Amino acid sequence: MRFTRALVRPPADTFADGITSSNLGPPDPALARAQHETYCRSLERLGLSLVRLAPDPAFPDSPFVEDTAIVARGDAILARPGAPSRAGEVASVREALGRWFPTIARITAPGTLDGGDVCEAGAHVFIGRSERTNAEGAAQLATWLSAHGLGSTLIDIRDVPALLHLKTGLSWLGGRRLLVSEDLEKHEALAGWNVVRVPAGEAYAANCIRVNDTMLVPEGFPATRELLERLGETVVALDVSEYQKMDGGLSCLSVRW
Ligand code: CIR
Repeated sequence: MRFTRALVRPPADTFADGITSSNLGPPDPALARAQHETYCRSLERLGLSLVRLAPDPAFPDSPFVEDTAIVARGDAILARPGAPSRAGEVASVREALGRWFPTIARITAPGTLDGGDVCEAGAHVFIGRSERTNAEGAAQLATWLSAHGLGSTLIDIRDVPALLHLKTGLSWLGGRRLLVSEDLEKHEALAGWNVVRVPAGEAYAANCIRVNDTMLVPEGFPATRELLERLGETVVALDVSEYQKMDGGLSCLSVRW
């Protein structure tokens, strides 16, 4: 499917107050803004029109809009972020997406679900059971997906501390091909898929996104870039260093449809 739009939200001055476990030091707010703008321009260059939310200083993690909503088959469902400090991000996302998706659904309590745990791979969706996404949230999403003709598989990542979200270590490359970090390479849920492992030392690059005919990958991971190019992909690398410091990456910065 070809994307025509994406929802984005630039970082506010409070960005460094967000949740992180990375030990990479605080992000530079000006550089984070510049990297976000470059990310937005790249999406536009690939043919997407952007729906831009205003920066929200009350929610430092709000640039990671992917965690707040899932779009599939021309419909949308609001997530219910598992981190209490992020719950309030959803209201403004609902308002923005309502224009495009008037029948928007929502994950309800006691379910929690972060969009970062949802990896769409064509007609199949992998749902991560994580510290953010509980069994009830995952089950609600699976039901919604099924009503939209999409099958899903649950992958429990709670015993993989390196993965905040499923998509931290899993990206769809198109067709039956998945890019994975070492932690997921042998996972039984991925049997029958063409699993490509990110090169050693480049685990962060397992989070990348296909935008129409192009793979966006994080800058600074040359072996992954080379691997994808050898697989025939057109690759554009973007510097998201300030987002890596806050445990986020390329997929987290937009909701695409
Ligand atoms: C958080 O901990 O919620 C943010 N600092 C990072 C969220 C990254 N989102 C994602 O991987 N989908």
